[in-house]
Amino acid sequence: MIKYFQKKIECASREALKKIQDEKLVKQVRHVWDSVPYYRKKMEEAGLTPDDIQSIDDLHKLPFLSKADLREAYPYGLLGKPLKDCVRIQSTSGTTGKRVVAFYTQHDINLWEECCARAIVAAGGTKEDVCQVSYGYGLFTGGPGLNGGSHKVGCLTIPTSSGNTERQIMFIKDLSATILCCTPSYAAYLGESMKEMGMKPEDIPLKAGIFGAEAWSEEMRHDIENTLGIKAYDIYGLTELSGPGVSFECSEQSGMHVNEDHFIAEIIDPETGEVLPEGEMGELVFTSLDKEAFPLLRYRTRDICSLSRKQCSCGRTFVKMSRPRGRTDDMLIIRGVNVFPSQIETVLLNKGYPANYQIIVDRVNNTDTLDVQVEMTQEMFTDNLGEISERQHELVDGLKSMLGIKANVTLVAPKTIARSEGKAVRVIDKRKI
Ligand code: DLL
Repeated sequence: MIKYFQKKIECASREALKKIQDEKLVKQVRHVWDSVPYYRKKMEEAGLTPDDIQSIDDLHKLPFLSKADLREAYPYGLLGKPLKDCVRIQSTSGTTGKRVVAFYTQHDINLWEECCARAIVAAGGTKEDVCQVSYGYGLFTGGPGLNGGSHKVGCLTIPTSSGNTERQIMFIKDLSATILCCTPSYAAYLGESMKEMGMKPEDIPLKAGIFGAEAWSEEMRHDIENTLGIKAYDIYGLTELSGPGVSFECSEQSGMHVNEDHFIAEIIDPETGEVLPEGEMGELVFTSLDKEAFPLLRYRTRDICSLSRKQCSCGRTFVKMSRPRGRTDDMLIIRGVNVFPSQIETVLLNKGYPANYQIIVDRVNNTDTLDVQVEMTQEMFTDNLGEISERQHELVDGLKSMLGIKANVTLVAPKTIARSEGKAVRVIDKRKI
């Protein structure tokens, strides 16, 4: 039987949802106008007052917010509540420029944790479950978000945070963890380590995983499901909007339901800003409907995906977003051709390689070069150079037909490429250094 954390809202009719969104948007625009001078100025420049926004049909009139705005307004410029009413900050894991710092009131934390609880229940979680949270705790939102959601569901929560892989496996086994929350790359690493320790999927009680925070492919999902003996669910979110739980996957495992009572999703053409029709790929834009401390309107995420309102077999009526194919700023332009790391991953995993690879882009004599280092599995590993060279050629051909350009492939020994406990670093672009 399908379970929901908040069935009434998760399965509300589209008309009821629209009414909720209309009312919340009007209130939120007024709140932002009154308390965030930075955005009020943007509205004034666009010739708008809150009276121009009467329903979500007027959403397209509002100006966008981008990461550049967040940096410019750092740290307090987009704050919607006095600091004395805020109880928490979280921050992005970004490595370039100023970090994004997001603020939360207790009300915001409650909503965020409810969103995470919806995700856990959609993955089959109940108060009978033991939920191991192996996302990092601290400024990163993964640990705190899923931890709060797990408490709300009533699961016994194991806050291991990331790292110390042997202890992670020991706890899963000894404390009978049934749900694992971490990045997909760390889940793959845990599976690999378990195998090395001579453990099989049936030796652990895990039944589901809630994996997100980075782009991953369907092939990687199958690999993780097989090595850990679980069902792997995707979860999406970003610090600017709260953290994990902006959207989550259900039993259908075909896209993530956006928590539409809290966020409105739009897809725009990243070049022109024009709103695209349902089903088209473009940049995902979110409006937070009831966040108090950091109320972002029309925030450009840079994530590339599409939306679908097709009826879902799980009964939820929230719109679904496809798994982000990557970010506009992840996209590599190599010799003029757009390349997403996820396309490379699909070729590798389809040909039986593990998700341990690194993409190195450089510029030699004014020409871009694309090198892909791929780990062999233990079974593939050989000192027969002919065999290795044949395998490399096969991958070069596979990548050529996927990307339309030539990549150099180097096969490396198992365990040569550094593993990640959080978000994996897949691309080294030496052109920017
Ligand atoms: O990664 C929040 C999160 C934590 C989501 C744990 C899911 C689980 P940030 O560090 O601010 O927040 O990074 C946000 O990560 O704009 C996407 O590019 C990427 N991302 C997040 N979830 C997914 C996903 C957290 N399921 C950025 N698939 C986002 C693909 C994802 N990319």
